Formats: sequence, structure tokens, C-alpha cells
Amino acid sequence: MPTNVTAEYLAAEEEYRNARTIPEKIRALEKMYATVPKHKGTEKLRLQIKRKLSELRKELEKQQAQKKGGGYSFSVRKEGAAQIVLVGFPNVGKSSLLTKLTNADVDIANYPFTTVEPIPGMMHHKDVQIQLVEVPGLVEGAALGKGMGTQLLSVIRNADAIAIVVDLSENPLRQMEILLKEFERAGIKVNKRKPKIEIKRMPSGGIIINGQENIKGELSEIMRMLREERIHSAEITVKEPVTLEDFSDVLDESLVWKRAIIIANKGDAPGSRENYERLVKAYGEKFRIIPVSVKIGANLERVKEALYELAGIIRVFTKSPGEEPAYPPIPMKKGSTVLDVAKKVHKEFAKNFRYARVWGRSVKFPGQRVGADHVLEDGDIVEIHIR
Ligand SMILES: Nc1nc2c(ncn2[C@@H]2O[C@H](COP(=O)(O)OP(=O)(O)O)[C@@H](O)[C@H]2O)c(=O)[nH]1
Ligand SMILES: [Mg+2]
Repeated sequence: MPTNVTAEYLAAEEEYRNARTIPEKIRALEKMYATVPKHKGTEKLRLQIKRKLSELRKELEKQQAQKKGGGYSFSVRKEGAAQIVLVGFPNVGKSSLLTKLTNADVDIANYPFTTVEPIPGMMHHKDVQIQLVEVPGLVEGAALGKGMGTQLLSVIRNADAIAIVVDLSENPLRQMEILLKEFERAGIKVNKRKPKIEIKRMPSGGIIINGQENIKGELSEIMRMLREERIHSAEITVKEPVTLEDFSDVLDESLVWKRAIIIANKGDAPGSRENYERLVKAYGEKFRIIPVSVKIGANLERVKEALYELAGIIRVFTKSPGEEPAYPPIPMKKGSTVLDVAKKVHKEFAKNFRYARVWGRSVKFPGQRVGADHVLEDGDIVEIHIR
């Protein structure tokens, strides 16, 4: 144990020793993590705390799944090109927004907890269907099992992206702090990039690490982490400078990385302007923030556009030689290649692929001939040629 820890840390550690339930243990460990001095000498300690937190998170999830009606969960079947969850405190206007943006049939009432389970709706924008899912009643302690918290958070974990809805008639910073804390507790990393470490498990041959010079920390620690995860043979490629903590995060299967925006609602309410400015000051760098008033219908088009961009979808038009592009376009994930499109169109197209001609933003001239690996952009037209 490092000798230079603070009194606060020692108090948190005492709390941890006395904790009985998983939520108590998690709260105490979070305090330990927050109060431990951040320097090289405490790195291993911090890693230990995080690992323990991750274990407890998994245990809690298991416990909750067993408790509630024999593993009852709120999974929402994905439909459309992407699934985005609308998340926020009760009464911030999620249902109102869902009604305005989609075909969903929703209850709206001026008291909290109207909505009790996730409600999906389809948003149509630029020829693409995007599924929006209202996730109700996220409150402080949700990730520790309050309400149906862990089940609701698992809906968020499974979504493609997150739209956080805050109420500008109330303190938005408090809302953000609590929501972000619950995300962190649930292992959801928001607007952070997953460290570029590739781990390819092998049946034998031991541990091979490419790009070792990128690791800032002791190799023995890495080997210990791998042993703990029972990875004995793997080819590991470290593609950018990483810390031991980054490494531990990538190994931690309870973590997910999600992109998020903030929709700041009730822009018509008194005090909303000041609250919006506070929100931008605190979170404007990390999040795209769209102010809106569902009530007076202000900025709804911008919200649609922002949700569309958040979904990370591109539209690809396909065509046959000598014909016009087919309508509607195929929605694809950003970064998709010509081969990905070929697979979507027909198995045979992918199997017998020769080359493609592409018109649009991803090529230098119209009708350019490209290979299977060519990465497409929004609005591109693709003509696939097969053997
Ligand atoms: N002033 C104001 N009230 C709103 C706005 N949007 C929704 N509300 C009201 O806020 C309350 C809660 O809305 P609801 O959509 O049920 O919130 P949810 O609990 O987040 O789903 C209702 O009384 C709505 O009429 C808005 O833009 N401005
Ligand atoms: Mg609602």
C-alpha cells in the first residue's frame, strides 16, 4: 500500500471493508478511485480498484437478471439502419420528442415515471429509417439496481448510440453529472475512443506483442493482466501510445464505447438560456449540444439531422450497367466498403466480385473503377461487376 494516500482515501477504504452489499462495495470503491492520488506510484492500485469494480459490475448484472422475474429484461429488437436511445431524467420531454420525431404512440403526462418500459419509434430521414428508443426513468443509483436500472442500462449498452435529453428548465449540469456517473457505473464509455489495441487469440504459441514501444508501463503488468483473463496465446498489436489503464480497459469485456449527443429541451422555459450557456461551457467540448423546444416546435429539424449523423449511416445507391440508380438507397455503416455493399445486395455478388464503378464523393472522377476494399461515402452510386 502506498504511504502517501489521503485521509479521505483511507476513510473510503474503511467503508469498503465494512460494505456488505454489492452496491455498497461499488460506491466505496468509486470513492477510493476518486480520492487516490493520481501518479505513477499508485498506478497498480488504481488498476486493482478498476478491476474490482468491473468484477462487481458483472456480479450485479447477474444477480439482477436472476432476481427480476427469472431474467426478465427489456430488450428492444433492432429495426431500421440504426438504434439510438433517448436517455434522461423523468419529465424532461423524451416522450414528447419521440412523438414529434417518429410514428410511436406514447403517453405524455406532467408527472414523473409516466413511461415505465422502453418505447421504440421509427424516424424517417433522408430515405433512411432510424429507430429511436425512449429509455425511461434513469435516476441516481440506476446502475446499482435502483428501479429497473440495470435492465434499462442494458438497453443502452446494446444501442448503437445515445441521445441524452436534458431539461433546460432545471439545472442541466446536475442531470449530466448523474447520468454520466450511471453510464460509467454500467461500463458505458461515452464519446471516448476505444484504445487501438488488437487482440487476436491463438490456439498456441504464447504471447506476441507488436508495437511494444507504444506501451507506457511495465510489460510484466500486461502479462499479469493477460494471465488473469486466461489469455495464454495471442497476437497483440498496439497501434498507438497506450497506458496500462487503456490496456486493462480493452481487456475488460464489461465495457462498451458509445457515441452520444445532448438534446437540451424546454428552450422556451424561463431560465433556459442561462442553463443552456452553462451546459455549453461545461460539456460543449465533449458533446454536440442541440437546444430545442418540443413545445413550440423549435429546432426539431436540427435534432433530426443530428440524430441522423449520430447514427453513423451512409446511403449507398446501387445501379446496373446502363440503368438509373435504384431507389431507395441501401443504408450502410460509415466506413463500409464496396464489398460490404456487394454482400448486402446478394451473396453471389460478393462471391463473384470483379470490380465496381463508383460515382460520388469517394472517387476522383465519375464512374471510377475501384476494388473490393474501396471505402464509400454518403450518397455514392455503385455499379458492381461480377464474373
Ligand atoms: N415548457 C416545455 N415543456 C415541455 C417541453 N417538452 C415537453 N414538455 C412537458 O414536459 C412534461 C413531460 O414530458 P414527457 O415527454 O412526458 O417527458 P418524459 O418523462 O421525459 O418522457 C410534459 O408536461 C410535457 O408537456 C418543452 O419543450 N417545453
Ligand atoms: Mg416518457
